[in-house]
Amino acid sequence: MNIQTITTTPFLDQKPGTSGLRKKVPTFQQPHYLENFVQAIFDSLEGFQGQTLVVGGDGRYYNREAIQIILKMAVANGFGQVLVGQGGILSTPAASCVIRKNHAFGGIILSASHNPGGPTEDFGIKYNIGNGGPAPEKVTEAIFAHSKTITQYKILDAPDVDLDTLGSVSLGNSTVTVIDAVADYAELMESLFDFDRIRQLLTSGSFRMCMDSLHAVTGPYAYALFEGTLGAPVGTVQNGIPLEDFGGGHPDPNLVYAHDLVEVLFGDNAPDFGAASDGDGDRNMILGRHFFVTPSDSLAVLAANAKLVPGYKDGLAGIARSMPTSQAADRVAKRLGIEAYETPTGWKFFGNLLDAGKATLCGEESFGTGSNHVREKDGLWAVLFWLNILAVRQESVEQIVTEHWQQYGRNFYSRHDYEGVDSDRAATLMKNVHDQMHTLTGKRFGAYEVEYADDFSYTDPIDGSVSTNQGVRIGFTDGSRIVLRLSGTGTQGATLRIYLESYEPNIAKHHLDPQEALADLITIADDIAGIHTHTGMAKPTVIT
Ligand code: VG1
Ligand code: CO
Repeated sequence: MNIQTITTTPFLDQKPGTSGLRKKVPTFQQPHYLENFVQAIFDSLEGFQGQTLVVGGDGRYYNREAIQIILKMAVANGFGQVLVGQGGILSTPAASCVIRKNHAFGGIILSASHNPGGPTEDFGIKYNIGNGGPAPEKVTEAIFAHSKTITQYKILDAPDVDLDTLGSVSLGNSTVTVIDAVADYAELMESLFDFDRIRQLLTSGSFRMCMDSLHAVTGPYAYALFEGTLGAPVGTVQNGIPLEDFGGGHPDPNLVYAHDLVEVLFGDNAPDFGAASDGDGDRNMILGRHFFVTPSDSLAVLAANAKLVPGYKDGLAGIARSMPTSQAADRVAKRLGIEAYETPTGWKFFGNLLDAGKATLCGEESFGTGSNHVREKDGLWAVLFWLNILAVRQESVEQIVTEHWQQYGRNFYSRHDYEGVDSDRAATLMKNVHDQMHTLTGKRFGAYEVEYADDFSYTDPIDGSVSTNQGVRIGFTDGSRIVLRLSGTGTQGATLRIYLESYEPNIAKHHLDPQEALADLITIADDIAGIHTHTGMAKPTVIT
């Protein structure tokens, strides 16, 4: 085996963010850049000699090249076997599923998720541990520390592996096995949902759905599941061929970037159900005919209806949501008599709760929902969950959600993103908010009185690890909230996120537009944070 030890010098910007290391493709293409980070991952791990590593990505530009490098480095570092998705493809939830099913030591997922792809766009890499979930902070911190002191990396000198042909080949002293990217995941989905009932719904002729994969990774999974196993008509899946640049689009399933689907679902003769997923398949957007389901409401509705779904019929252990996610799910937890957990942003914080059996469903306002079936959020899982509920209840999406509001009250919710803000200006804005934080309690803004203002800190109930500075929360006496934080996934400048939430028990007001219902809070957020002054922007880049 021809292992080369290459001398290198550190790059000082390899700090993993909310979900791995994300940079522009040309940054990753610099000599040694990717290699340094991969070696820093391996240097942070212990006991993987002879073990299995799972590798796959969302198919974006540079995916295949990166995989070849990772395969040769994994072998040179002593992994016994590497499982790689055919064509280098594995959606993030499928990678999680494959890691768990094969008792792998861990996995490397190549994705920048919903960020655009292409030669000058984004690329990303993250490490998942043996439970199938994103590495916890102590691991990502160790990776960053190693990346700052690295002096060499190991790589096998060997020809590239054929990623398109299924089966095992030898690489150095190890084996690389190209696996079907879809099969294990599809089997897991079939074990959770009532496929017979969903098939009846999709083939009844009276129900139409539209799934937009946005030319990203879920295409092959969606074809196999919806048009294959579940018998939906050909054409149900749109933009289902993964492209390296996602067709020039922005594979982010929200009302702005999934506009083609939105036009269909809000147009004449609209289908009954629409869904989209993101670059790496872990996000989802759910639409009914002329109706948008906010991700926070989606989590609450799934939780309230979980007993209708075979995989969850015995009930839920608990529900976890990220701090900025609306409190709608907490109301369901309360009624079910189960625990509600509030974690920092990022799926890695759900891992311990899921492993310990404390939470069954988890969700984030950023179009992420999932459960204990894997350790990542899972876009198609959420779509199937909705289809299962629709098949059982035989009501429309709109009916199901409005009935939910009638029972629980409505949590009006919106997130305002200011993208591409100068980093210094964004830091000044956050500092300014911090400086005022201690003076806000008791202050009145129109009808609203501040009950508390703090910077969210989380102590993991399982391992006691503490995560600080997770976003400023301003809570009002009526339960409304404003949350401010800076994104940890962007690759250019800073993205400021403002999360707004109010609670409305009055059914007569449930039909209001969220921007209207939240208008006062939007003004208060600007009063406190000086958003327009600091960013120099008159309005948000994206409203979800
Ligand atoms: C964003 C979302 C967060 C999500 C993360 C990764 O992070 O807000 O909820 O977990 O993306 O999702 P941030 O730090 O930019 O707010 V994905 O689908 O990009 O892996
Ligand atoms: Co994603």
